Amino acid sequence: MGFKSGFVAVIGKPNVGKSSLVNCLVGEKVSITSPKAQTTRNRIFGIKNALDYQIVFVDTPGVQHTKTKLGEYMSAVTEKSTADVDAIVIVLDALRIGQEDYKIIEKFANVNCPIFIVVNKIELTNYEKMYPILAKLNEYKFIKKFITTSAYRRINIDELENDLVECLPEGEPFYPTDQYTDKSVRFMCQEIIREKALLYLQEEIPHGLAIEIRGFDESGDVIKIDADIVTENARHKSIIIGANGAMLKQIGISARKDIEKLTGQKVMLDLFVKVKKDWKDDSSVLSDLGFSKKDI
Ligand SMILES: Nc1nc2c(ncn2[C@@H]2O[C@H](COP(=O)(O)OP(=O)(O)OP(=O)(O)O)[C@@H](O)[C@H]2O)c(=O)[nH]1
Ligand SMILES: [Mg+2]
Repeated sequence: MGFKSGFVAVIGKPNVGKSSLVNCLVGEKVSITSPKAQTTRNRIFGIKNALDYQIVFVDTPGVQHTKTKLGEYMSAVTEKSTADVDAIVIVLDALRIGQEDYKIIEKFANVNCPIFIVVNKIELTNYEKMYPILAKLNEYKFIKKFITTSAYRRINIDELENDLVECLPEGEPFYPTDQYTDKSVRFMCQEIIREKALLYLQEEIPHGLAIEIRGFDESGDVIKIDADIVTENARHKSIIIGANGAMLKQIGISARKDIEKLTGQKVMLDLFVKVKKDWKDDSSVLSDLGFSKKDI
């Protein structure tokens, strides 16, 4: 049999572990993850290359109902990501399966491609406890297969991959086979900085942040990066900077280390904090930050 290649969309509620699963399947850190909901904002391709197949996983923003323009952009990304794919994986969090998940699943009742339901974080519970819910899910006859996984413990990841390969058509790879994402190093740096902000800052603040790379100079031995942390208001700005700049420093050091790992080079990272009032509803700022509906 010839080479197989195709696209698999990974969708579901926020925080269920979509990006963690994509990273686990691809075997590289393609997409940032965090315990806070709405971490992923863009459509991100994670490319798994094997000798006889290439799977392009489409990581998506969690399905949500935020009423900002950024929220609309994210919903549009998720919506469009499921068109023209060879399979769809709907991810559920084993401990938090509910009405929202059923709604997402039911939207795909009449879709013309194989649909998989992945119950992730299974190591936090067990099959017996899950049985009543799994039995209920099993009533959806249009689902090709139910799989329980753990991205943390790598449970059933290879099995899931094998099932997905079955759904791919024969064809040439869509991307060079040494590439694991469609995103630029610049984009990945921006996301790494945001991941650290998500990690260190408390609840509401990270959702009001965006990162803008203002300078990216790779011409010397050291990569020089200037980036703005864009925030909604002055109160958040002072929290992000922290006492004597301690918070900003912590985010910066931690991001620099990961960027050095990513690029294999020394990095000089200068972070600034900028207030752009209500940026999440400002079309021109959103467009500068790469959240433009026409680009989806
Ligand atoms: N215990 C456990 N936690 C997991 C597992 N997979 C992911 N997580 C955690 O769940 C949280 C959310 O993971 P993400 O991969 O960011 O989830 P997501 O669905 O991409 O979230 P959004 O991008 O916000 O929609 C993170 O804290 C992960 O570390 C798992 O298998 N087991
Ligand atoms: Mg994500």
